[in-house]
Amino acid sequence: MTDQVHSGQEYFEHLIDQDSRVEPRDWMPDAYRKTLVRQVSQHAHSEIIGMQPEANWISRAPSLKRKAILMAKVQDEAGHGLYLYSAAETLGTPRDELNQQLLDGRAKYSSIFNYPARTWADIGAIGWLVDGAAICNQVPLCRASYGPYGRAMVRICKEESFHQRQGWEILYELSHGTEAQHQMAQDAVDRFYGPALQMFGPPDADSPNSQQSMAWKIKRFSNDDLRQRFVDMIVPQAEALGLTLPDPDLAWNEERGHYDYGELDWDEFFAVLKGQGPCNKQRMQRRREAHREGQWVREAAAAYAAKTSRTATSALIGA
Ligand code: BYC
Repeated sequence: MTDQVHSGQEYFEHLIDQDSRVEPRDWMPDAYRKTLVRQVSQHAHSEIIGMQPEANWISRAPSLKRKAILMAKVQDEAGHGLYLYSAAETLGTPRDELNQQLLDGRAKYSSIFNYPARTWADIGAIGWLVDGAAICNQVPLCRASYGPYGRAMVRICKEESFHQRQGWEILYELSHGTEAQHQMAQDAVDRFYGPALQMFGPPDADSPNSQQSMAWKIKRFSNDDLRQRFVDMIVPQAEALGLTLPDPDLAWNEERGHYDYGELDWDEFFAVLKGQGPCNKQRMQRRREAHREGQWVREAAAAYAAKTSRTATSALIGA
């Protein structure tokens, strides 16, 4: 920092210009804080709600090994939620408040989790496509200008790449299994392809937050740029899987050096955001039930913490 940097505002701008990190103690514009709380907490909610479609298959996984792997994955999602709530809390909004926003329906979570996981192959498609999209979107977030968010993303991305590989492996085995298994894998990919591409958010022209978030280096790429990167990544992967992506307009464009792809169903996307997806009601109902059922655990943990802190204080003062 130079002598010319006088105010919090200037220091903040200096950090952003230098591609440095903004930390919780630093001054930041209210709008920067607000957009981070919004994005980080919605990301946390997505991880927590995202446990539901996968947990649906734990008791029906086809082998003990698959069950153990799926349980570990669902546990990872809970962990991701916790790191992200902790990162959001450093911005000054307590986790209880963030959680209440979700329970009241005031906060969004990723559209993708409002689709059902109907078959075992859906667990493969979620791993390959949904976690694949998550990685594409989240690797640049490791460089987000807000320190606690970027650092949380590093660990999350490492775990997501394991998740994507387990999804790939499920689909690969099914795709190279019996005709019925191959069909089940294809059907899962047919249903998850469009919603996975929508995870990147609305087209750039309809994305009110992108420009400012990119100027603040929270987001490093636009929604459409990341979506394109994802399409380019999965086309050869689908070929290797022996599965087809359900888009007749998908074609290599020599001039652009990218795959062209067809228009996505944005009416469906916005309807899902308004609560009209196939599973919105079920997901929120289950989350509220789980919150109610967990009340005694939170009370017990708080009572235990109070007791241990009393014991520690007594030991300190020799009482
Ligand atoms: N679903 O201006 P835009 C996971 C909202 S977890 C729902 O482009 P922004 C996983 C957006 O919030 C995956 N809402 O916004 C977990 C905004 O509404 P508000 C979650 C969406 O923030 C478990 C409005 O639309 N990943 O992978 O610049 C198991 C306008 O959008 C969606 C993250 O959260 C959507 N798809 O960009 C397995 C990543 N898209 O808030 C896997 C972090 C947009 O103004 N988040 N909206 O009312 C981001 O990168 C960005 O927030 C987004 C949206 C790209 C998602």
